[in-house]
Amino acid sequence: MSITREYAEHRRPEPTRVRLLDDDGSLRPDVDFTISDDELLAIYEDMRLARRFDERAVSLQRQGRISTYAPLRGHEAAQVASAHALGDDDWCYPTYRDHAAKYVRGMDLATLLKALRGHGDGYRVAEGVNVMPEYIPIATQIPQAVGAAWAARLEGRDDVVLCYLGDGATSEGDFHEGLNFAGVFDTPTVFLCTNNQWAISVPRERQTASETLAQKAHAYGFEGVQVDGTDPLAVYEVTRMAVEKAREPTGEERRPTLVEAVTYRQGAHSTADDPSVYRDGVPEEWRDRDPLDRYETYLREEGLLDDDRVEAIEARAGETVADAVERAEAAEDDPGAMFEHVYAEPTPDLERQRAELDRLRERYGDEAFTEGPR
Ligand SMILES: Cc1ncc(C[n+]2csc(CCOP(=O)(O)OP(=O)(O)O)c2C)c(N)n1
Repeated sequence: MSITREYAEHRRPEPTRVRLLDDDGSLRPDVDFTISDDELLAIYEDMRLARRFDERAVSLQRQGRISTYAPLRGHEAAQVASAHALGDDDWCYPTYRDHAAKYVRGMDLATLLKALRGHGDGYRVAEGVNVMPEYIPIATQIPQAVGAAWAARLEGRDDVVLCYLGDGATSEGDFHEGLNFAGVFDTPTVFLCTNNQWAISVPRERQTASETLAQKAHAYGFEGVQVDGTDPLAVYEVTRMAVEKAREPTGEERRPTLVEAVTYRQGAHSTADDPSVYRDGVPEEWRDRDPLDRYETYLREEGLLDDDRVEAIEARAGETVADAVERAEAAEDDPGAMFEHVYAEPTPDLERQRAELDRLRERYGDEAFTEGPR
């Protein structure tokens, strides 16, 4: 065989993107899946709730009632369906955008909002809820998720860790270190990379020259699967299979997986961002690819949804969000708590700032600190 031919054969095959639903919401020919009707509806209901929560959160931020918020529009299928594919004892390591995944895994929406209102307990791991506080420094969750998964096996437990990350995180050293370790030690970790095409203002093509993000897993010795991140059926099935592979009881076949869920960040990076500075709206090809609309069309065609059911689900989502906002705003917190839990011994600077806060509290009362502008 000539060297030229050998070289040519060395090239990778074309990457594929797993999809179960077509763009028009119909099931693609010859696909089968394992999801029960109840689960299909639960996923829809959680996606609806995610959309409602997201809209409300942006509005609350605009009114000064929560701090900077990272919208999730366009991410509903990737977050909700992947979180649904986990078992009860599995863990989730979310980023600052994965609000819906956290909710599906049992986190109270009011607690989520409390974190955005500066309450310390919004960042606590709640009893019985296997969700870590959100990670804001990019990719730092990855080595921690790998370590936690490894620890679970060393302790003889069989829980799996689902680690969320964005496309931007794949350029960080923590990504390499975490995935390399996972591949060498076969830690029970599933990496769910939501490729929303942007890392603030950096587009996907400036992030990496790799054809897909999924293929980066091959270099670490395990599978990378690209999936349509606006198709909840595909996300669910791919994540479920990855979780099964990670949980494999004998340990002999156990492997981590990198799942790349391809979608588009429909909104701003955060409420502090103005995307019109670096992009001209949402491109045509993505504008019509709303994960909710498409999934709803499918469920209606299957006879699982009709107008009455959609209306009831909408109403429930509205009530759940309203109740969470009310409870989050009624919660009391000590503004002085912000000085705790950072240093064992407070620094002179912190002492000075705490004294200043005490002085202001004395003068204006605590309402001045706990009430945002209306
Ligand atoms: C270590 C680190 N560097 C820089 C930042 C600033 N930063 C905040 S969000 C972000 C973009 C991350 O993009 P991506 O991982 O694709 O996630 P997305 O926000 O799109 O969900 C950056 C660079 C940070 N938070 N942490």
